Order: sequence, then C-alpha cells, then structure tokens
Amino acid sequence: MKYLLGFVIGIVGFQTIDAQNSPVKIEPVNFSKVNVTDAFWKPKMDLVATKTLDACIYQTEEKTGRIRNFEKVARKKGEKHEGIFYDDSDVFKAIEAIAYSIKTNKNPKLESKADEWIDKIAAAQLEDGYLNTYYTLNGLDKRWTDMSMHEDYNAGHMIEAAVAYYDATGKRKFLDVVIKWANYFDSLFGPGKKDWVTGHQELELALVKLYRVTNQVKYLHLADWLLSERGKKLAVGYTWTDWKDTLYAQDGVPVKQQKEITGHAVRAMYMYTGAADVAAHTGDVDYLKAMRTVWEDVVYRNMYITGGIGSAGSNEGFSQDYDLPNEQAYCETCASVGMVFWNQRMNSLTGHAEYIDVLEKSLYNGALDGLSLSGDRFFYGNPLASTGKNARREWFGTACCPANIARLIASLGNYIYGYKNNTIYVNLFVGSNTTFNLPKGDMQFNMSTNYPWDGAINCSLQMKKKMTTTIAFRLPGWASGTASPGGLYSFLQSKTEQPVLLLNGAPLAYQIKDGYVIAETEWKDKDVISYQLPMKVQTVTARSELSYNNNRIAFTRGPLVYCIEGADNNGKAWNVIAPQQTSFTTQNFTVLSENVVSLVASLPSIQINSDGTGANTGFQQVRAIPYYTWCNRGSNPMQVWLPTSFKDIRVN
Ligand code: FUB
Ligand code: ZN
Repeated sequence: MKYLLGFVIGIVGFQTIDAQNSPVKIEPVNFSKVNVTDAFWKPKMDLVATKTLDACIYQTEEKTGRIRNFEKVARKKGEKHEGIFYDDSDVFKAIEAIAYSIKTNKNPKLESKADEWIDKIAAAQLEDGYLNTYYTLNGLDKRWTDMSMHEDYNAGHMIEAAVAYYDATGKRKFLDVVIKWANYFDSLFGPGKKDWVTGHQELELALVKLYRVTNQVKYLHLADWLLSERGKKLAVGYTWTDWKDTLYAQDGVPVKQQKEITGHAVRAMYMYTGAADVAAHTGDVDYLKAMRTVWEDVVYRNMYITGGIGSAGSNEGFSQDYDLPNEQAYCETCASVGMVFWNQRMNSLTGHAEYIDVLEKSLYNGALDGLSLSGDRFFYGNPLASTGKNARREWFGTACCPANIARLIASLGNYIYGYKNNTIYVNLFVGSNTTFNLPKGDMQFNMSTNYPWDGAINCSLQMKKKMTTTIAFRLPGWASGTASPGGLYSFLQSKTEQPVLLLNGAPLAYQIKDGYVIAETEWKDKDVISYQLPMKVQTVTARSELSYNNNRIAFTRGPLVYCIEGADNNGKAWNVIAPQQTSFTTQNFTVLSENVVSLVASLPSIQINSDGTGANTGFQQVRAIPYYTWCNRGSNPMQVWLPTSFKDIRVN
C-alpha cells in the first residue's frame, strides 16, 4: 500500500500526516501478503473463485443486460438502458472480486473475462471522463441532477474495482479510466465549485483507495470534502426516495456531529468506513469521536446477535432502538459486509480488539449466511427466524449482495493480521501464513487451527536470527465473558477461563490489554506458540428491551450463532422450547458437504395431533446447526431464539 508517509503535504487548509503522527494504531496486513490455508475459509475462497464468480458472470453478461449496457454506449446507436440505474456497480464489484481472487490464486479464465469487461467499460467512457451507462443511454442532459441516482455510488465501485485490478495484475487500463473519471468529477465538484452530496455513500472510501494507489492527495481531499457536504441540506433531486428524510442517507447532521445511527444500513457502513479512511490519513479526531458514539448506538442498541444490522425493510435500514424482530429482520448481506469494513477501520484507528469481536460476529454469521454452501445461491436478507417461506436465490433484481459477499470472502486475508511499532496483531484465527518485516529482519508467521470448530491455535515462527517483538492475540469477547460489547446480549453463565498461552509447550507470560493477550519476548526460529481459547456452548440472553427475544434464549459457540432448522428436526423449528438450564452437547455433523460442529439436546416439545384437535407434549432430540448453514436443504422453518417455556411457544 502506497501511503503518503514520511513528509507533510500542505495545501490550503488540508494536510496529510506523517508516519510518526499517524493515528493508525494497527495497520492491517494486506490480503495479498497473506496466504490462507485454512480448513474453514480456503474452501470458501475456492468456491467463490469457481461457483460464485461464475454465477456473477453468467448473471451479469447473459441473464441480464448489465454488460450489454456498456456495449450499447460504445455502439452509439441510441439504444435504451436495460435494468436499474445502479446495475453498473454489480459489474465493477464482480471485477473487484475477480481481482482479489486471482491475486492469491492465478486464474487465466477469470482474468481474461475481467480484461474483456474492462475493454467494454473503457469503450463506454465519454471524452470528458464521464462513465455511467444509465445516463449516457437515457439522456446525458440529466446527469448530475439527482443525487439519488447513484452516479457517485457506481463510480465508487468502479474505482474500487480498478484499484484492486491494478493491484492484482499491474494492468493500468482500468486504473487510467477511473483516474480520468475522478479528475472529471474533481473538475465539477469541490470547494469553490459545485456542491454534491453522495446519494449512496461509497465514493468517499473509493477515493481514499485511489489516493493510496496514485499518491494524488486531491482524491483524499475530495473524499474529505464529500463527507463535509453532509448535514447541510444541500441535496438536489432525489426522485426515487423521499430526500426530506435526510436521515435516510445520513445527511441530517454533519458527519462529525453525528451521534445516532439512522437510515439505510449499507449507506451508513460505507460512509463511516470512508470517514475512518480519511481520518487515517488526516488525523482528524472529530470523525473518530463521532463514530465511536454512533458505533455504540449500533452495537449497544441496534445489532442482531448475528452481527446483522438494519432491521427494517422499509428503508433497508435502522428503525427504533431495540427494534430487532427476528422473522422480519431485513439484515441485508451487504450491511454485514459493511460492518466488516467499518469495524476493521475502527480497530485500526483505536487499537482495540472489541471492534474485531463485532467484525467476527458479522463475518461468520450475518455476512456468511448470505452465500449458500453451494456457492451459487444467495440471501439478500438474513432473518433470524423463518416459518419456511425463505429461499436462497440465484440472483436478484437489485443484485448488490452476491458480488459483495464474493469480494469479501476473496479478500478475507485482509482481516487476519495487523502490525504496528514492532507489534504483530493476530485478529482472526484463520490458518494462514505471512511474513512480517520487523526491524531486525523478516519473521514468517504460520498459523494453523481448526477454528471455529476448535479453540486451539498454533503458530510457528521462522526467522534467520533471534528477535524481540510483541505478539498480540485477540482475546475474543466471547472467550472472556462478553457476548457483545455494551451488553445488548449476555451469556447466562459468565464464568470465564483464562486463555492459555504456551511457548514450545511451556507457559508464556502475558498481559491483557485492549482486548489482546500480549506477549513480548525474544523469539527464535522454529518457536511454536500455542494459544487456546475455551470453545464452549454458551446460552445467550438479550436485554429486556429486545422484546422479540423476551423469554427466549439463543446458543453460540465461539464466534458462531446456532439455530434449529426443520431439516434436522422433523420439519419443525417452532415446536420446541429450551428451558434456561438447557445443556447442548456437541456432535460432528455434515450439512450438505459442510462439516460442522452441531449441538444436540433433548428438549421439551409440543406435537399437534394429526387431526389438529389437540396437542401432546413430550421430549424431542433436537439438533442445532451454525446459522450460516441454514436453508441449504430447501426452504425450512428455522429459529435462532428459542422460547424458554410453553407459554411463549408459537407452533407453525
Ligand atoms: O442502492 C444500491 C444498493 O441496493 C444498496 O446498497 C442496497 O441496500 C440496495 O438497495
Ligand atoms: Zn446488498
């Protein structure tokens, strides 16, 4: 990553900061430097490279007109746009996912598909730099007249894709296209020029990526300026949603003064990610202050146990505090992907591991649930209860989620390690290796684990000469008695065990700080660090304000949330209760081809007589599976939160 460090650039009223003064406490190690070997994630990354991206390609260029729109622009025959005004973004996100995938696993077929699409995209760029198939085909006179129409959002995804593709292949063609676009945008909008409020935030974070790859500070400046445009009621147009509800697009209050989470969930996540990225380079503490308050509002009052956010379908976003229905939960896959982005930035800026706890929750539950085990079916919404009406789909009219989950999984290596000031951070427990360039030389760090099924994490070190450095392993909240930061969810039994840290089999002294188990010693070649987390089944309760979960409990093990699904339980998931003292035991199990640890228990249940005239109660052997695996065996009833007594049961 080409950060502009080591010197100060001053332009009127705007500065970037040097490495010494950087507010970044942990620099994430880029996925391209991390070789993922993990038994849980590597097959999923391979699945994305084959099935998921194939599905995205098929849908993008054959089943829908997304690629045809670019061809039509280049043909200049007055043909009409097909589909929705933000469909360009799905093409870009698929290219971005391809880029991440081929960076770590060469795939000439995928690369040549991306090259083919990039040629078509480049051919659709206008002389002045504008690139948007909807307006170019439907009437350029209307461009930049309606902030709701995603010209900014599409371009943001285009920039992200181009930066990723350049990074993966070294090919500049797409990067040059987006630089031309960004220069054009910069010529129209900015201080002393026209105002613009992004109708769907995304361009901000993308411009920071463009700044990092080009070292052109004007892109960082533009990102910061776009953020500063919010909260001034400057928006124009907004035909397709009520712009008067400025909170929908987080435009009611200036970003630096925001205290509450409002509106559309994906917009919010992308905006705060962009604000954190800007702050990482400018050192602007006001963004972080505001974001911490907003983050607490999300995590303490508005987040599902799965790390999913945005409970309401009406605005694809947040409603009232504590309004978290299970069956009606919207919980868009993209919103969970956004939680991963934002929480990583918060960890990076603060150095605190609690953000990774949230990231992990969203990653293993709310986001991963969005992708079928087969890799080619998707959830847009991720409810926490179903009467059996939900189904995974091949594609959607609004198809933001498939390529979003694909790009997240393909770039999973981004979230595992961090580094700063001679300290190595292990944020996620994923079998992998990477090399840290430490002051005294290189250290290769190899992690092996059967996480999330098992809490044993073994790290072997390779180096030429001994060196002293600090290694900080995240101590997950779930392993130290905290079901979720802020206590929206709690473990029924909060007895905690000390984490075990061994060096070559002998106890290694550590201290616990900011959610990390931290050891500093002189390491030598072939040292083996064993870190052991207590992987226990935990019973979870929710704060009483979460009325939908009153008299209900849920079960987690490590980072995974469990659910019961009809497929394992005689077609039913709503006829059992789980008294508070319920004790599940673990059992290896296979959901389709996915080997998981399932939970089994004998639970009180109610059976309606076949003629519907009465009901019997009894005990039933019940199996719970990881939430992310549900609905892979057809539509089924499912529940995460189980009633604790018959009076709260609802039989379906
Ligand atoms: O508007 C573009 C994307 O489509 C949003 O991020 C999603 O929530 C969906 O509305
Ligand atoms: Zn989506």
